[in-house]
Amino acid sequence: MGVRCDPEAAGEVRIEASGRLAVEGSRLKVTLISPEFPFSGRVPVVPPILEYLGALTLREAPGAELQLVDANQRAVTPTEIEGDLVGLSVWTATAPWAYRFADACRAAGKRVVLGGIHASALPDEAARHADAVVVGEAESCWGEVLRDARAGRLAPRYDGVQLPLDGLPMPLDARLEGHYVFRAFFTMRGCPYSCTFCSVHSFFGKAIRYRPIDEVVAEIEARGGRIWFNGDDNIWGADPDRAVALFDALAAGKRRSWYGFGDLRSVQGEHGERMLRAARRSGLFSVWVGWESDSPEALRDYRASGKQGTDRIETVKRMQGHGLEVVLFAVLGGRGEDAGSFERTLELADRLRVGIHPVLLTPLPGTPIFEQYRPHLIPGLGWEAFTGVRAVFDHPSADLTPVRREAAYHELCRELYRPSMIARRLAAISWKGFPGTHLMSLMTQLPMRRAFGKARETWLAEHGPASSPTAVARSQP
Ligand code: B12
Ligand code: SF4
Repeated sequence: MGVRCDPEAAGEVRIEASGRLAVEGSRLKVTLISPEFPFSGRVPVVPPILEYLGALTLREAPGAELQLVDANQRAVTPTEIEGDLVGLSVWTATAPWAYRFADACRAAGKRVVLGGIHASALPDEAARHADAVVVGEAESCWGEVLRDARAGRLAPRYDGVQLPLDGLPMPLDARLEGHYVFRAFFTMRGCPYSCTFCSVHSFFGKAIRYRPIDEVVAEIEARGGRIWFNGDDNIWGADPDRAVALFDALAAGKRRSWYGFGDLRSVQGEHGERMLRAARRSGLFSVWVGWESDSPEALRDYRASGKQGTDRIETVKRMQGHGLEVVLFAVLGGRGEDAGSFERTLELADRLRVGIHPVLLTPLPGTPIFEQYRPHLIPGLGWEAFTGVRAVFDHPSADLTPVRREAAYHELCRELYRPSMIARRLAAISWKGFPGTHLMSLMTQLPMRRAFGKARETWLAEHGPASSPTAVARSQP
């Protein structure tokens, strides 16, 4: 669940008139928490924010004592928190858990800082549960937060600015205890596309900032872990020469297995083959593609056509021909979509022999679609419903009431991740990827089957067996 770094005892603690603790001439004790996510259970990826913000903390406050907590690995209580300063990274769906935890920590006399994509989109909301909110990226202001915390004079808000990504601290090799399979690395921030349901372009900007390749490679070489998840929004970036140089540099090191997100358009261009070959040589085994929808109207509505390029199916097949596994993200249940889209998604997975990660369209705060869908949001739902597995807005079609959309979603996930479907996908992976891609594919498909299964069980517990997804999805309105 957690580790303590640099476990020596703290120095003297002075209690201020306000009742808040100030640490003087001592080590600052900092606890960083990755909050519990509502549906997925144990996530097999080491939380990148803990290893990274932990490293930034030790760089900015070298004597600090650090506790890292992943609340997705086991239940955690506020009494276990050792830090005087508690930092939580808030996503929309984790906001209620994070706020409750923050309130409890503050009631116990600790100071709480909230940051991350949701706290940045709604800083006034976050401020009700925190001593300070960090809006935006942490690099430009986390040092100041730590110094102010140490001096007992935290400001209510710190605004991070977007800096070049040279010289980022190397994430801690913290070896958190937990059921982890993948560790994460990042080589860039920002995305030139503007999909209306996505938080990334407004948070990190539309211009891509790249990390120096030698720093990325040195980091991967230095850290433990053999299977990696690349958290870049598009592994190809916007510069084919840079992409190939990165892949070649990775291939020249201890070749690791890795997977990541990538658009289709980038590999359709004249540099496509070159990038695909170099990526495979570097250990890439799987690409997760934002397919989003089979409907051109929906793609246009979501401003997600640009990244698709021209012949999507041909491109997927070409990638598979290189021995890569392809997994498609599909966004379902939007107000412009019909009930047949669930069935068509299953048919697509079968026809292309691809894995599909379906999500129910979720308007997240800070995105254009949030404003567009605001009048249709179901009143009374908390942020914990904004997971991608819940219907959070009304739909004009009587076939797609919230319960029908959720039922159809769970039914689709169950069908997509049946053992027979997993086996057929594995059998269809090109021999060029044998055996690595097959093995790695299994290692990503099984946790997804578990996570979708857990979401379905939770749904059934709430709605009762009489309305099992199969029954509801197949019944007529
Ligand atoms: C890694 C990742 C994952 C991993 C999570 C691994 C883990 N154990 O944490 C996996 C693949 C499992 C995942 C899954 C999901 N993810 Co995700 N994921 C990401 C991704 C690619 C990178 C996030 C990251 O770790 N970055 C690296 C860290 C070091 O940086 P950072 O988080 O950006 O933080 C910086 C600042 O925000 C700030 N900061 C952040 N937290 C804090 C805290 C404090 C105290 C301070 C001071 C500063 C601070 O400082 C950092 C440095 O500048 C982002 C996309 C993106 N580009 O951000 C999506 C993203 C975070 N995911 C998102 C979503 C929706 C999901 C899913 C719900 C999708 C789904 N329906 O299945 C799932 C569910 C997760 C679950 N727990 O079950 C959304 C969240 C949007 C939102 N408003 O909440 C994002 C932004 C993607 C998007 N396109 O919108 N995800
Ligand atoms: S969904 Fe992907 S391609 Fe679209 S804006 Fe977000 S990060 Fe960029």
